[in-house]
Amino acid sequence: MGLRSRLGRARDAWSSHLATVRASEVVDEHIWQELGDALILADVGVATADELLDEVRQRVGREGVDDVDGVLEILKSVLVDRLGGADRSLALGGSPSVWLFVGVNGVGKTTTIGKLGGREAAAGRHLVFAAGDTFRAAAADQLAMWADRAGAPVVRGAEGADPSSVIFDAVEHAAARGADLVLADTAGRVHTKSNLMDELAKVRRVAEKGSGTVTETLLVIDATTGQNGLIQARQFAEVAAVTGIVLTKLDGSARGGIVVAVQEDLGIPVKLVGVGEGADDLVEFDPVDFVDALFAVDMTA
Ligand SMILES: Nc1nc2c(ncn2[C@@H]2O[C@H](COP(=O)(O)OP(=O)(O)OP(=O)(O)O)[C@@H](O)[C@H]2O)c(=O)[nH]1
Ligand SMILES: [Mg+2]
Repeated sequence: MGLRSRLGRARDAWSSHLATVRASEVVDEHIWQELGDALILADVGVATADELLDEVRQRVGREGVDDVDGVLEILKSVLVDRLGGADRSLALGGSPSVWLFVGVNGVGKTTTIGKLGGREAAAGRHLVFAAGDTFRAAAADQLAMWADRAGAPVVRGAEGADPSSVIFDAVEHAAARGADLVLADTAGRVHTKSNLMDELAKVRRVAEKGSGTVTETLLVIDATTGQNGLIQARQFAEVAAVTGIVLTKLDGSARGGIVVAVQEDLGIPVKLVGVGEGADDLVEFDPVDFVDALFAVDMTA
């Protein structure tokens, strides 16, 4: 399943600019302006758009490229270089390993855990779900439904219980049964920064009190919230040792450039991409595939 057909409207915002660029016969100042506008409209962010274009212009000059297709090819390769090179694997190695999911509310943490749990269980992984979002009882019910589907146990606490105690119990439960992996949900309500820092530090400390090791802390970001979502995400990245980004809802009204913005801004690799609400709607992020999808001409918006 290619990313291209799953990207939703990720290309909308910039494809009309791209069409104007493609229709031009010469590489003139107007083309550079259109490309700059296109990147900004695609949610790449103003500073990053400028940087990208500077890099493209330099290469265009150096390589003596004088046609529009050549310029676009260079832009693609600059984007792939920027996005590429990161290790996107999800680390194991604890007994059990704990993958912690953090992020503001509504971004898709619980859904992502559900999808990933299904995938890991299908791959033969022995896992336990930890309902560390004790803020609402419904949150644990939602996770329990996904756990059920994956055929894996869920450890939950009473509403209002300390999230770290639930995650601790889940780690113990996993260790006692020889499970490899604990997928730990957390509440996404907005805290003050120092609250957030204390709570995430505690969750992590307690998760590692017994035999567990936190091998991934995945920050989930809703791609449709664009540059605003990025500001909130930055707070999490500042207080938690985030090892990867999950960018959700790329099937919706998100603009594709947000992927570039997130990775540039936070300096953390996008590891997974959510492209729908269903169990199969989670894909590994592949820079080449993604950039190809953004530039594809055969897909109408
Ligand atoms: N279209 C689309 N919807 C998604 C995706 N991921 C999650 N959602 C939906 O987004 C909504 C919120 O998802 P949750 O998983 O509950 O988000 P959360 O981060 O756990 O939210 P809180 O528990 O309130 O902090 C749900 O309706 C999901 O079905 C995605 O990749 N694409
Ligand atoms: Mg949730």
